[in-house]
Amino acid sequence: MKRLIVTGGAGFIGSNFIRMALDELPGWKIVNLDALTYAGNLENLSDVEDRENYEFVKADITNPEELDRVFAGGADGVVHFAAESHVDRSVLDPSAFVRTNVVGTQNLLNAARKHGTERFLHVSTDEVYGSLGPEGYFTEETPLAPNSPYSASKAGSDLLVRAAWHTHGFPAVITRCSNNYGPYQFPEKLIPLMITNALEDKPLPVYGDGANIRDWIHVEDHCRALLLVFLSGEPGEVYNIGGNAERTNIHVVEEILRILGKPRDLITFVKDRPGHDRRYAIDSTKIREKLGWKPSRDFEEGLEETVRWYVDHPSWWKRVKSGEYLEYYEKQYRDRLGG
Ligand code: NAD
Ligand code: TDX
Repeated sequence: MKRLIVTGGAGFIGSNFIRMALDELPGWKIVNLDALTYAGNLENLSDVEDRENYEFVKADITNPEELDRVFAGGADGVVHFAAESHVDRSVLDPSAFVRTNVVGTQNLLNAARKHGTERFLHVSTDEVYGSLGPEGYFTEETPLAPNSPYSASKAGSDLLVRAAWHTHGFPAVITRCSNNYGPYQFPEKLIPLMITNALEDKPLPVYGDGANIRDWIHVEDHCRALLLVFLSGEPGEVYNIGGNAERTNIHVVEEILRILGKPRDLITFVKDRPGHDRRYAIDSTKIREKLGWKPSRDFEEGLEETVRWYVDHPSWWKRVKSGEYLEYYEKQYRDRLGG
């Protein structure tokens, strides 16, 4: 069996990707390499953790020795999600973002090259392109102009992966995706924060005038695109992935309140995020034409389904919000070791 190392597999997109890959990649063993930071939650994978083709390894990409140990067991493929991912946290503590996103990615490239990885997919973001005015779209040729410490550190990692291809012919591909939503998203991000606050009748903090625009994609559409790029993408190429669903933040928040039947006066306009990017919009013509991918979810339907998921899984998000989820790993592994 080939080994696929998925970094950051205990996070939001990584866990959705692993659930899909366990079914869609026969012949591959999926190794979830994750440091379990605050954003890593093994409960996201509790339904598949006993599958024979799945293994979890606690390791930190900022630690080259830990990576060497995991890669020595075999690393035919790598899909790299592990990152500090929240823009507001990067405003408060940029250094953690440089350590994981920049240094950690280089450590991973070193380990993958040393151990003969044949396929490396780097999961980047549309935020590396910066911010758009009312017109235009990001294409793969748009110059990188990141504005936050988060996006600057993601641009750094994205360019290091590009350099590994150009310098060493290392078989890497890069994807740059727009804003994801769906099940298991950490409730610090807009959609799950607003859903769970509304369910608790707490205020919904909308930054600035609420007119910033994001291009939303359902996480399963993103993961399907990643599987396709992993299997069929051209080494050295970049593929934009977008949901073709530009919405203002205030529209998204009002939709959530409508679906939940909650009052509009829960909305509270708060001080804007420093350096807040105004608009993102992805042109995904390349992946559509070259690899035959397109998103399958309509945003309003996907949002309604996602709201229902949070309504139906209160113990998941209540344990995240209370911090209880942090005990899951220790308990599971203590139980497995028999005491
Ligand atoms: P997340 O914050 O939910 O998950 C990140 C995961 O990485 C967590 O499980 C965490 O424990 C792990 N991790 C963090 N630091 C680590 C380290 N040093 N070593 C090992 N593991 C570590 O993030 P997400 O929203 O699932 O995003 C995953 C990836 O996709 C990120 O690279 C992000 O930049 C990118 N991305 C996200 C979006 C989005 O809308 N969420 C859009 C485009 C791209
Ligand atoms: O409380 C809030 N109020 C609010 O108005 C939060 C958390 C966010 N917002 C706004 C800021 C953004 O305009 O909502 C929009 C979305 O915010 P986030 O969910 O924090 O996402 P964003 O900053 O757009 O970045 C996300 O998309 C690209 C992910 O977090 C990144 O990891 C990804 O690369």
